[in-house]
Amino acid sequence: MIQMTLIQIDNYGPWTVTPKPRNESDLQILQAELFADVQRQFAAKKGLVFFTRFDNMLAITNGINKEDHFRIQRSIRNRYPITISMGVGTGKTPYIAQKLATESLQRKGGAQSAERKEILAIDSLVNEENSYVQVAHIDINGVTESLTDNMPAFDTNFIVNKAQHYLMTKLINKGSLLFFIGGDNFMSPCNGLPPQELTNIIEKINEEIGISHKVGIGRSNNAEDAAHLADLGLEIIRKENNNKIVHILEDEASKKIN
Ligand SMILES: Nc1nc2c(ncn2[C@@H]2O[C@H](COP(=O)(O)OP(=O)(O)OP(=O)(O)O)[C@@H](O)[C@H]2O)c(=O)[nH]1
Ligand SMILES: [Mg+2]
Repeated sequence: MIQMTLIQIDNYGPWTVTPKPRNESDLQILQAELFADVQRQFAAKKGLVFFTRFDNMLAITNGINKEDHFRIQRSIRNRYPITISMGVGTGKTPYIAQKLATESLQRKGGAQSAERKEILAIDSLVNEENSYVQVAHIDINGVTESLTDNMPAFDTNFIVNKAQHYLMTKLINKGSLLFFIGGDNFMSPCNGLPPQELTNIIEKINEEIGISHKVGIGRSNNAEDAAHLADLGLEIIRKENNNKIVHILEDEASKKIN
């Protein structure tokens, strides 16, 4: 089971225009700093946050309990002009986990409700015995040579975005999520997705839009270790240099669960 947390800024829409629209650059700074801040706090407990829409972030939070979530909310309230609410859910797939997390928070009020403030809505938490995280680190082949060093920056960005859209479209059907994490990199929480199916998706995208990827898959009982193993998997593919699409690495903790 994977555990996911939705982190949502309370009443952010109205706040951004009260008493009059705030400087966009200031909002960008607030969002970037909040992401870094929340990431640092979840990472201290081996969680991993994806910036998603910045006002709504999604995190893998296996092993992070109610009190841990409360402490993060409190720390943000003490230091920022805004507060954050959170919803927590679990599932056999990340799609289900984030859906339950979202619904749990939605039941406590809307994102633009002035009454809803610093809610922690927990649908469920994973326990130690069934905590399992599978993530895929997906990387575009040869971005530097073919795009970064040859094309205008915006065109490269557009192609990376297109790859993201194709990946998301195919992965969501399998209950897997996909987040852009910078450069030519995507990370997919993908519990319940057999590696062969991911290989098929990567091959299909190459046929459809001519973009090829390589994928490291990591499995552990927490996000940090799973993501680290996924990174190492990618490095192995690079070293072997044999056009392999997927390399899987798992630790002892994950083997006990599956
Ligand atoms: N977030 C994140 N960004 C990375 C990571 N590795 C590389 N990047 C970024 O992605 C860019 C492209 O790097 P690579 O994917 O290594 O380069 P490439 O030209 O695509 O070469 P190959 O992937 O080896 O085919 C880098 O310049 C970095 O900006 C990573 O592990 N995480
Ligand atoms: Mg690459």
